[in-house]
Amino acid sequence: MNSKTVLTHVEEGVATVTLNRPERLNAFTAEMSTALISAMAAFSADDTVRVLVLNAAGRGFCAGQDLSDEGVAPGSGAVDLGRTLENYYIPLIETITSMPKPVICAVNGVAAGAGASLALACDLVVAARSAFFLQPFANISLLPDAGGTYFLPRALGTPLALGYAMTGERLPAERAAALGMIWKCVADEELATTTAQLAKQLARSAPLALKAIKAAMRSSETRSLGEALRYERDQQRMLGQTKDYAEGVRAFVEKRSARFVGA
Ligand code: LHQ
Repeated sequence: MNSKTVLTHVEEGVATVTLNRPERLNAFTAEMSTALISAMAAFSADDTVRVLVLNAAGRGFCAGQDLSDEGVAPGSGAVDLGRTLENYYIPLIETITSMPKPVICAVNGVAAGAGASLALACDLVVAARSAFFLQPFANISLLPDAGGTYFLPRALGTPLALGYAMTGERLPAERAAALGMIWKCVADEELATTTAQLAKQLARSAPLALKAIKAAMRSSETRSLGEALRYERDQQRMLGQTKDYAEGVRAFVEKRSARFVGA
């Protein structure tokens, strides 16, 4: 599964996927996108993996699409950005959001363009204090993609989403956390340990509950209150019949940590 541009590592139920084109601030090429989708899809299907961590090598997280890549760079032949989105970004974002397990994103530096969208597609985003989010699309006469027009207004509200997308102003990690766009902003030197602790915590948590929480939250906007109440009823009925529910309650009564098996 390893490629030069996407490194993977699995330990104690946590799969770490690392973007590895540091000299280009991990900008996406077709090769890197393909490798990333394939790593994500493989870990999504692997029941021994309970949590995914997406991080990046070097000083940046991801500078978005590599603007010099074939098929994207103007003048490099037929440019069809729609095809690039169709082939790479749509599958990537949908793989992350539909994955039946949590995806934690560790943002170590700039997350620009599709790189920002990639982070926002993840379930829990932890960013280093020196990191920032950037919507540089309008600078090159494009609109936010890879889910940018979906995630930004939901995370920030329409007024701020419009502002950041139209001006390309930097959104520092600390402000992103204060606005509720990301889970946490931590000191640069704490990014790796905070992410690892969070991943460990979720890897020990109840997998079926995390799967149900993710699916329910991610699809909640398509439901009315009445539909949500009934969706919760059906999910809770299913969860209440699992071994992990019995184990969780037993562990609570016995004042010990639960050992969840995902059944
Ligand atoms: C890059 C890039 C980059 C190539 C830095 N490409 N080399 C999807 C699909 C289809 C179509 C189009 O759109 C999309 C979605 C998108 O993501 S479009 C948006 C693409 N991204 C951008 O427009 C961001 C461009 N980069 C920047 O504005 C800056 O590089 C940022 C603010 C990210 C970082 O600035 P600095 O910290 O000053 O670093 P730098 O600019 O010196 O970059 C370091 C190197 O990385 C540099 O190469 P060099 O050979 O001079 O050292 C850059 O050219 C290269 N690089 N981003 N997207």
